[in-house]
Amino acid sequence: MICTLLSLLSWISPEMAANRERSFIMIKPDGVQRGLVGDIIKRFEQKGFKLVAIKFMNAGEELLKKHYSDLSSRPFFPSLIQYMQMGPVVPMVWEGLNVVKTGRVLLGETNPADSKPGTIRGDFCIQTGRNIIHGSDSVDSANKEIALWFDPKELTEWKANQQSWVYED
Ligand code: IDP
Ligand code: MG
Repeated sequence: MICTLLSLLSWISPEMAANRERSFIMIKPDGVQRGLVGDIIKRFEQKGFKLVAIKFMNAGEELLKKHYSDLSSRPFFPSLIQYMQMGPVVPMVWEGLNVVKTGRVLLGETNPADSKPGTIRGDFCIQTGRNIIHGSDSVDSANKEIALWFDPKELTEWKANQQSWVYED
């Protein structure tokens, strides 16, 4: 058993491990209601990132308060929790090299007015309080958010056939 594990570990190069970074991305209720689910997923797919998990659900108050616990003292916190319960959300896990940092670039700035055209928030929304998408801001918060929203068995292991066309190694 240990030998198998060791040989498996030596087979996974550091580059391959880096390519397996994961981010928690969630389409917010306004993104769903405005029919932007396909467009948003397309941005991540066409970049070359790999979808590992996705679901469609109404998020409860308790889960949302945990998810946004860092912001609990901010004046907009109650309206944020309310907004996130206005309709279903699409929580997802995306995988790839630097997906946390690059995912934030794909999203744009928190305030859509500061987001460049070509980014999701720059192209599809206007106000901070209706900015259609969430993306983890660090690898550490990504891991926490993935564990909060997904059961480990909901994360699907698969090899994307395009892998050697997206990465050199
Ligand atoms: P982020 O989503 O870009 O990481 P955060 O600062 O983590 O931005 O804030 C989380 C979410 O809280 C934002 O995406 C937005 O929906 C909401 N929010 C942040 N600042 C404001 C504000 O000043 N007014 C209303 N909502 C806000
Ligand atoms: Mg944030």
